[in-house]
Amino acid sequence: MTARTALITGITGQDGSYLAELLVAKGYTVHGIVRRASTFTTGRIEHLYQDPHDADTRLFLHYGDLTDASRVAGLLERVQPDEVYNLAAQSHVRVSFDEPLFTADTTALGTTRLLEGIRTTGLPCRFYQASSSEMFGASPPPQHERTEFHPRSPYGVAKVYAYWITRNYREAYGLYAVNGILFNHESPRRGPTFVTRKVAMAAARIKAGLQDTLYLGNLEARRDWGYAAEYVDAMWRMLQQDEPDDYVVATGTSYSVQDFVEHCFAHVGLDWRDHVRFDERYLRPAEVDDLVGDASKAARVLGWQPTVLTPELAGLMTDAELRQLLGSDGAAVPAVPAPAHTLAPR
Ligand code: NAP
Ligand code: G4F
Repeated sequence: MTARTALITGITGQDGSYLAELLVAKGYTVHGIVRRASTFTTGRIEHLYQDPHDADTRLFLHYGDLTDASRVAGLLERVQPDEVYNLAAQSHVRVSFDEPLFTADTTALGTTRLLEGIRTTGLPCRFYQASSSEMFGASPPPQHERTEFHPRSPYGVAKVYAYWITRNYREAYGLYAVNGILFNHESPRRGPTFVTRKVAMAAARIKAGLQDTLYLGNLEARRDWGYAAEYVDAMWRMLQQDEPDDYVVATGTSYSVQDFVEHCFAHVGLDWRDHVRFDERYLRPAEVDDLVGDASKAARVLGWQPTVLTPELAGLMTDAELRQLLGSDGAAVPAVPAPAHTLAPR
């Protein structure tokens, strides 16, 4: 088979970085869309970077933004991808209450801009949409592919729109377009304002004597937290099937925010109750109380199964923070287990 070409939106994000690693390791040529910013935002993919002048370069970055339809269409035309992974989004639920219009523009309409670009250029490519368990919102667990959507945030509403426009282009125009409905997935590369990374960072900093208190909001919400490095493999598998379809990706386990806090603090020998305080600024106008995914379809059809569950995830994230803080003195802290596909850092 000739080498395939993938286009990833959101390549600078947590999932984009793991997916780029996976695809480069599989021999793909990978193109990523990067937003222009006043500082570099490519820290998560630095280790994959090669000088574009090198003959064997397989990772290419292009400036672009999902709010710019002409740029999106132009890049599709230029890159001629076999597979498009749409991971770009304003992905923070709390922020979506502050910025509902920007969230809708990027997270909802950005998906249409990509799909419309594929349709009008006539590219025979396959399309992956990063759908979210946040779409289930108030629907009780366990949630699966046929569970009713009841989003509880502007972000969740935008993702429901993106889910349906993806299905619509599949049904109306015959595009190979799929929705991966992923439950929360985390890693040491998680953005620092999501609760798992915030807690892991604080546990390590408190252990190192750099901080004393951690302010959090709702500790009772329950989530199905998996390991991001494993979830990108499910994305790829979805685009390798004969027929396009939608899949839930999850661990099937449930832990509260408090459980996650307890795991991280206990991992470094601390009692969380000595350090965690409540701050109402982290509450949301509407909350999603309980997400637990039923990923049996992904196991059956895609052959995908998670191996890292929440307690191990809490430990590996806290260890990663400790190692970062301790530098060379952190050699004794266990290394994050690499997923099978991970490349040696360049
Ligand atoms: P993330 O770390 O927040 O990354 C989001 C990416 O989107 C970043 O590369 C960001 O660029 C880019 N982006 C934001 N607005 C953009 C715009 N207008 N144009 C172009 N790029 C833009 O998110 P993630 O955790 O990797 O998640 C990846 C995708 O999966 C997202 O769509 C998210 O909503 C969805 N999802 C995530 C989870 C989860 O638990 N992680 C679960 C379900 C679904 P900058 O680096 O410049 O900000
Ligand atoms: O880590 P979170 O911000 O993630 P949330 O809201 O579940 O959203 C993440 O998962 C979705 C999949 O279901 C993705 F689609 C989305 O893009 C994102 O990746 O919050 C988790 C829980 C919430 O119930 C929140 O209220 O933690 C609670 N929480 C309590 N204190 C906090 C805090 N969340 C944050 N971010 N910060 C806190 O201080």
